[in-house]
Amino acid sequence: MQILKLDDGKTMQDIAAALSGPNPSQPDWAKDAGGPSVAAPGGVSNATQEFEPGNYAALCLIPSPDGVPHAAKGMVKPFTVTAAEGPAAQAPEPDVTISLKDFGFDVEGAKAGQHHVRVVNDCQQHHEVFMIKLAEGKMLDDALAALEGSGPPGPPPFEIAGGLQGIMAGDSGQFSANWTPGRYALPCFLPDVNSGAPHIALGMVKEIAVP
Ligand SMILES: [Cu+2]
Repeated sequence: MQILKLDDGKTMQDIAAALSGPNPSQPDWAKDAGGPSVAAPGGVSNATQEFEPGNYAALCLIPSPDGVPHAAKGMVKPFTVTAAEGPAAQAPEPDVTISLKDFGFDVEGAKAGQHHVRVVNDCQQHHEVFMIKLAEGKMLDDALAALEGSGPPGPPPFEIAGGLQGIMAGDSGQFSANWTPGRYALPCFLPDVNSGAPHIALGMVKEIAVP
């Protein structure tokens, strides 16, 4: 569930028009504003963020088996954020920090257990973090092949372990997750602002051990 914030003056109709059709593209007046990362079938995902008032849209960019992104099949929901009437709720105190880099990740404090994870983008362009736990005996390449749809049949070689959808440079957000010991991978699939290449192709993937 990628959330986009629309620039002032842009409407629900504008974003609906931009994202309809077989090849929807994200206009530059719709900025990455986070959202909970991918949820597995039957699973859940969460994010905690601060939003400014304005117009937003939530959409799913995962491709269907026919290659068409879910957003183009109607999985787009515009919504409006209005100013709070009282004090804003405090975010839970984070005990793990993931810093997004051009192009990589710094992870501090990851160990088994329940965590509030703060995700900080203090670099030059948008990034996401999508955490997966590699199945026993499986390698990063096995997981990436499965994500691309080119892996062998059978159960997926990973479990989804939380994350935060794309955020712009200078922004931050949080998610909570319950990790068990093992090997985890953190890829970013967002397109480079210059070349359009996915960040993972520019080296933005990290494997970590969670003790
Ligand atoms: Cu990135």
